[in-house]
Amino acid sequence: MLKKQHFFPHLFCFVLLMMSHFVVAQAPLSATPKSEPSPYTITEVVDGLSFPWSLAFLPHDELLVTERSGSLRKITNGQVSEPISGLPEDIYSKSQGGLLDIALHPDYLKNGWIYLSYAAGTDENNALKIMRAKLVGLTLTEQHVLFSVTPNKDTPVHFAGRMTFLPDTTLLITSGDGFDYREQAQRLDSLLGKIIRINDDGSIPRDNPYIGQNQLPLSESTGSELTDYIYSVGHRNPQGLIYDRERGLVFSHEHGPAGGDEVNIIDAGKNYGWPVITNGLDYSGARISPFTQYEGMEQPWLDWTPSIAPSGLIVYRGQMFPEFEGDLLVTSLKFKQVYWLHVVNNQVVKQSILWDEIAQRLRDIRLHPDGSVYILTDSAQGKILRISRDD
Ligand SMILES: [Ca+2]
Repeated sequence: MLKKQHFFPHLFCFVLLMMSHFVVAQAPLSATPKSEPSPYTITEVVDGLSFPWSLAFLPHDELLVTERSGSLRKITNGQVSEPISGLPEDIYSKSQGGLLDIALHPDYLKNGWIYLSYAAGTDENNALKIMRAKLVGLTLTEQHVLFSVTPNKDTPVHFAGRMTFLPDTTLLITSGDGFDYREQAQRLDSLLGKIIRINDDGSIPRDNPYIGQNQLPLSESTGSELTDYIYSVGHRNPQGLIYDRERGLVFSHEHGPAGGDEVNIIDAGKNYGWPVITNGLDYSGARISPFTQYEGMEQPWLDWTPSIAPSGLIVYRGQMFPEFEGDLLVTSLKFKQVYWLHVVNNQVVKQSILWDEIAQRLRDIRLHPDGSVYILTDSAQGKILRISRDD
């Protein structure tokens, strides 16, 4: 168990504190003081997970956790199960690929549907796929692959793969640009670099924004027009996606290249600009585009330059930490921190760092129904941490 440090009585800690200020000064938050949340405790729920990517809260305080290396496990009273059987055999676990996100159907208690996103295929031929199944004991049943990104690609990166349900039980899915295919983020005949919307059975919602605008080949899997799946265009590698029921808004964040990480409010039919507009540079330092704005393309709601490598995202709605209510919490891989985005009138007015004593690459953040916050560390010995308020 990690306990919050209230004092730094030793010179060693003082030096560490100065070093941490130095690191923070490299991030775009130097002008904002660190805000203190309520007194809290960080509890290790489990460790020893292989690159955990996401989790879902089951009834009776059980958890399901995905491991990017290709396993799904159930956690009961701190005990980690054997891998759940019945996952697809074509999961592609390499680099950023593998078993990714998990989401429960909004009516899970009635229908039992579990949704999983994963990279599938081979080095030469891979794609993000979405499946659903039901869990009986430690076995998945009634598995169906609902959706596959078209076209396939030959890079092991930029799959995206986050999912969130809307109130109408349609499912939004982020699809990355595949890194080598960034121009396709602007094309309506490719599902790379998009946010996708499907019905809970994989069919196409008839009110998707690009229906009827096809210029396009037919999807091999369904015979439907690819454009019909598209909800928004111009994305790079969106690793955060959440629907905020109170505001009725979808928030998403995505990795820029060197700089240009963004948070966007996602609306149907909008173009978020990648790679035509960006505040980032290519990793080589070269300019990706001469433009940071362009007619018909959305400006980021929030830009992080330099990059923070955002991973998970929640909008806090809970009883335990009232100071977070309605604010966004974002985990960072690069800075090993949680960013607290203070939102007033739908604008970020301040950013603070939370719980930086965790000091590990963070993969995901999830809000428990009791208002506590769960965080996954990104490691071959990955942990699930629970942050709860001290009373
Ligand atoms: Ca953008």
